[in-house]
Amino acid sequence: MERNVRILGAPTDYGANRRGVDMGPSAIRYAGLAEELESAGVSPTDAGDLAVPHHATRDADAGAANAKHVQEVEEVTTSLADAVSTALAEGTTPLALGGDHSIAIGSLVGSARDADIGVIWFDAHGDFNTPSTSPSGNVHGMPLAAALGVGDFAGVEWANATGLKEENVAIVGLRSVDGVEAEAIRDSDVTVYTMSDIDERGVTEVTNDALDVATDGTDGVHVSLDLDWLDPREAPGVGTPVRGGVTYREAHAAMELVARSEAMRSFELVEVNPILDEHNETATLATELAASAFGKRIL
Ligand code: NNH
Ligand code: MN
Ligand code: MN
Ligand code: MN
Repeated sequence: MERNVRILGAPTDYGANRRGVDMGPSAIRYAGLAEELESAGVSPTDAGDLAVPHHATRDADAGAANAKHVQEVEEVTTSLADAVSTALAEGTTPLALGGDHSIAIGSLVGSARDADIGVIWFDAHGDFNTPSTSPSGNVHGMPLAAALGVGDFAGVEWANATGLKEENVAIVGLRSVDGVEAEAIRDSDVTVYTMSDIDERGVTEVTNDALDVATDGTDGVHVSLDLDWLDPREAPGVGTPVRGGVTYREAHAAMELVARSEAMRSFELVEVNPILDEHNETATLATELAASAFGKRIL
């Protein structure tokens, strides 16, 4: 049966330091997302962009307890969660376009509302900070902790993904983590595959292991793809690039394994920043990786 994909734009940069990532959904669409998805044999429907609050001026420190703009993040992620769970209830696969990675709170809450899910978090970063551990106060460094109800996020209901357990979370490609964040990850039941693991064991074995973690006892997997997972030479248009990421081919290989598993329930592409990009190549790469994740074949 043909898979129907619902594209949900979440044009927000409230979770990040560098402006411009709110233009990610436009850049990804302009790069040809719909055509790429069609070439993968899925039917996309574009539901347009979610409303994001707009203020005439922006106070960099606005927000509570070292979580900048947390009210705006709550607003956007709450509507994304509803859109994601509605898409699933209507038999479509939600594909959220960021925006910064704070939107993942919405994707996770929505995807885990009526199901037990696993997550594969393809990212240079752990995104496991909380307001009290974050050195930046930027919520895009916190979504995984928020969705899991870790630390300061315990009892923060709008952010908690009910059907998600640490045991079913795999972070793949980690190479930049803050001090206390690292301790929190170690203390958790989340499984981490660093870039060194990929060096030693190869992306294929690591991704298959991550799929085992995320599918173990769950109804499906949310795939969260932060474009800074790739090496900045392949994906320059991101706000927090970190050297030593995966290559173009490794990224496709991982997405092809995701497709082969047939376990993907929901998907998101985040952190594409067109202002920092070169000729929209990071957005283009995002569309190609999406096609691989949905099963595009050569023959
Ligand atoms: N760890 C840093 C922070 O919490 C950077 C997070 N930036 C990301 N995460 N792009 O994926 O501020
Ligand atoms: Mn991230
Ligand atoms: Mn990142
Ligand atoms: Mn646990």
